Amino acid sequence: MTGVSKQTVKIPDLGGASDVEVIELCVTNGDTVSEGQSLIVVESDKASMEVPSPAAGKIVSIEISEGNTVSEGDIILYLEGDAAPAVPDAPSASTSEEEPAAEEMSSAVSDDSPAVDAVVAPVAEAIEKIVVPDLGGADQVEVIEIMVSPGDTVAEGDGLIVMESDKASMEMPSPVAGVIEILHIQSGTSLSEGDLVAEIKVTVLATAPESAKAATAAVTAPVAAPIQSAAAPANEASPPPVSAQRPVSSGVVDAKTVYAGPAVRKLARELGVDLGRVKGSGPKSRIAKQDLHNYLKEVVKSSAATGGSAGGAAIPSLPEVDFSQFGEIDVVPMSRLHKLTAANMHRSWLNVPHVTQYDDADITELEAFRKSLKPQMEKRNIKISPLPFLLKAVAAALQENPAFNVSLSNDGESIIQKKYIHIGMAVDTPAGLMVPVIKDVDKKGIWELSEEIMAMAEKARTRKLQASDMQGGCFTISSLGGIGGQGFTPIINTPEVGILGVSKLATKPVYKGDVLMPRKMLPLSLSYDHRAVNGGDAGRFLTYLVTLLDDVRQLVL
Ligand code: CAO
Repeated sequence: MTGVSKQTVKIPDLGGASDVEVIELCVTNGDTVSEGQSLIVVESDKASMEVPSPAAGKIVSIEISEGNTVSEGDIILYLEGDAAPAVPDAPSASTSEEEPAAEEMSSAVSDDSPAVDAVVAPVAEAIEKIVVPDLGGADQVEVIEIMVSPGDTVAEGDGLIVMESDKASMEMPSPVAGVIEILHIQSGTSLSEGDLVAEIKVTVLATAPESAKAATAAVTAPVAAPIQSAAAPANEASPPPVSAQRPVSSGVVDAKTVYAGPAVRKLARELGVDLGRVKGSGPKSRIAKQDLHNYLKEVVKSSAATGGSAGGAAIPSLPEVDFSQFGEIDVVPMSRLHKLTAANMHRSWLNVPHVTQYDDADITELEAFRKSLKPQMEKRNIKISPLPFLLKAVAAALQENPAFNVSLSNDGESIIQKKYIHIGMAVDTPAGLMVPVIKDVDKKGIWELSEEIMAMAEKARTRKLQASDMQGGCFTISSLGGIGGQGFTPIINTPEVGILGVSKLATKPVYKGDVLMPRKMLPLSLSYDHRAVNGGDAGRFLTYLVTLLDDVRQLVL
């Protein structure tokens, strides 16, 4: 008569550890589990351990929760499995394994008998023939390394051999725990799916008299009834089959194929870490929690070095160079401002797809007009450079092309359209680069803007700018015209999406219709964030700007 056996699964010997925390329940009530499948993960201050199921069966009641503290002997859960009735010649360990019926469960629980010990009592040994599993379509793959020798004890998941095809190196894990009896391969042997690799002596555990009988049969006739194992059991805690093993020589790999236990996978999920990027330090590159922590430490370190940019680009670090070997050097600490600027530039450069468009504006008339203002400039003691005209022209171009007066939301879901026009201007100061913002440029005249440019530049150079003076910009102008150069690619001052680079005005021969004449040409370079602005918008923006600067009278229309 076939019956249902009930087993109490308890915390096994934890290698001396006690009061460890349950950090993960891998199963829920009602789950059917196979022998060896992870039930829970416990963690001490030194290590995390998975507790495997000592037998196959259905979970009827889980007695612990995540966060509980447990020690050896504590009840984890009750397992219900199909079992045959006791047979007279069954080993006593298995007979004692018969569990009470459901109504007797409470007395079984109060009885402090070591249920797990009884379940895991070895009753027989068997030989498993280990064959090459599915190689993902590869054939005649060469054995390049044999990782074990006859007599070695291997755990489930331990590497047996490494094979190499023309595309990848693959490690073949042992699907069972046991002792290597015979190796059927040598280095250089070519293998295909199903070829015999090794024979492993395994200890068979009895969970009920029926299985005990089977195990005894295996011991008495191991070769006659061998178990053929092609891959590790399909439970989460097992290493993936060889066809899914990551190539030994690869860099970033599919997180699903990396070798990591459920606790590590869970932690990676919680932390948002792609396990494919983490280097495992355990046997067969198994990823441990510490590897995850080390990986995060590296990410944080490199993120700090790049000003918090964690845009996902895996950028290799630059090698350290000892320049003193080439000649005399001084090591000068960077100022805070310099470091901040470096971090901002790096962040923008890495995160924003920049495109730069170039054009020259004919500002011959503008320059003539500006010179005509000289007496008034002296009278008012206000200097008017080309910059306030550029500010006015950019403000008009932003109004005409609102696609430039936006920022992107960080989640990439929306565009923030701004209805105000505040424009930053890069100021070169002895301490470094600063970008004060001129507010409401569209509402101000040339004199007012000139005064503000002078005041802001002075404040920047004397380090008197307030944080509010540098906030709220919609767009930036970086004018190097007073310094020189024919053109440059300005880096966008995020979260803005556009920046105008202004280079040195030069008198050039230009055709006006059929007539060649000298014209004062101002080189402009417009960098834009191609996520927010497309080339058409940029072309229209710069063309409109050039048209306005060609004839600044349009600015008053
Ligand atoms: N071409 C030719 N001459 C120009 C010019 C141009 N595009 N722009 C300005 N000039 C002239 C000015 O007319 C002025 O000439 P005068 O002395 O004969 O009057 C002279 O160059 C110096 O101008 P300025 O720099 O004092 O004034 P500005 O309004 O042009 O600029 C400011 C003000 C604060 C933007 C500027 O001084 C500055 O710091 N520029 C550097 C910006 C920078 O570093 N950008 C790079 C950022 S990325 O690293």
